Amino acid sequence: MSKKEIRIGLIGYGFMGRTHSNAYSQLTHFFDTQHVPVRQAVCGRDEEKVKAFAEKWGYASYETDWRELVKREDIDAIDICTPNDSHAEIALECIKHGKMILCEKPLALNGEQGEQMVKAVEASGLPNLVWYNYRFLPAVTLAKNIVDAGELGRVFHYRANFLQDWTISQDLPQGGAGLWRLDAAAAGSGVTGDLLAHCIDTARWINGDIVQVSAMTETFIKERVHTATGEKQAVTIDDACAFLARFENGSLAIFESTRYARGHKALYTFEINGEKKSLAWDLHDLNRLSYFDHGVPGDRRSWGSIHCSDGDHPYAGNWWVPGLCLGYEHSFIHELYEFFRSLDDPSAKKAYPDFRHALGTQYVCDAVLESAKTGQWVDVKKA
Ligand code: SOE
Repeated sequence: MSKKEIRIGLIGYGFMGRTHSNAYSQLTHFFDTQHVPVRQAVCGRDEEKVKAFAEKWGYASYETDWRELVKREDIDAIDICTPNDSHAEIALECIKHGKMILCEKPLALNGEQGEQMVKAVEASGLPNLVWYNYRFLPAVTLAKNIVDAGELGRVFHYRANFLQDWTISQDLPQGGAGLWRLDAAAAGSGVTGDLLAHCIDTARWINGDIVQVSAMTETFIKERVHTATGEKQAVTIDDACAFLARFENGSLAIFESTRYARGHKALYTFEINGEKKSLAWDLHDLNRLSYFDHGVPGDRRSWGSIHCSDGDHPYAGNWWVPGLCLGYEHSFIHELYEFFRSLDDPSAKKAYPDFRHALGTQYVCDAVLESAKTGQWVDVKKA
């Protein structure tokens, strides 16, 4: 049977543009789907740079105006890799032009924007995805499968951290390439939308909805030069955030994220404690899932670690031979595989986060920020 090509138009070519482009170029080497991506065009405002990116990553053409790209008839799907403040505008335009959408996380600046996106995309029936990539690492998917099989019994606790240290210097400006993450106007929030959103996505996927939160945030450096003006401006993002949460299933959670944990570059960890078993995972050792089974005889009980690289681990059989490692980049390839698999069989249960799921995560972020402001517990809206 001949393959159905899905012609991709990528908007934005920074760090995420590279991770997604790598996924488009690798997918068909390792996974077999009837729909396949074609790198049709990339879009960026700087012509020289976008042309060079197109050549390097094998895009057939380029554009310097995203509105032109979205109109093109030779494009089937748009991948939005721009700063958060443009996700909603671009997505709504894509929907008008009948394009499928793969949108970088978080979905939007806030729940209100996210609602508009969900409403429009669901009315259009267009396939849509949000790039919450960490779920698709074999060890994280295995954790989900173990919990879904009921092996943990009743779940009591979930805890997650996402720790970095790259914004400690007072001299770091806000705004502009890479540093838009420090500018609330472009990013919506600081670590809550950027890092905790990943933790929340994984937690909701594995352990169900979060219903209530109580949070605190801090902005350690109050003023930074803005790249656009050269002037010092107030910093309004959250540099650090910690929150308590209750899940719908009655379990309790604690989440922490900061860009001020000296020595930590991207320490994403989670642990889940059930009546019968506990699981733990650490991005710095991403192929392993730590595992404690209370069901074995008392004198054999201990924390063990499963190296999720064997043929029967999620996604691992499509790669090398047992025992060899996968990395960060594979998470994007696996997410893309789930998207293409669902184009092959739209009736199958979706195994990737779509706009509606990402809206649920956005609602948790909104509730966290509101709670930090008011000092009160806040109920989370249901998506
Ligand atoms: C921030 O440093 C960042 O690049 C996030 O924007 C990504 O979503 C996260 O995966 C790694 O850290």
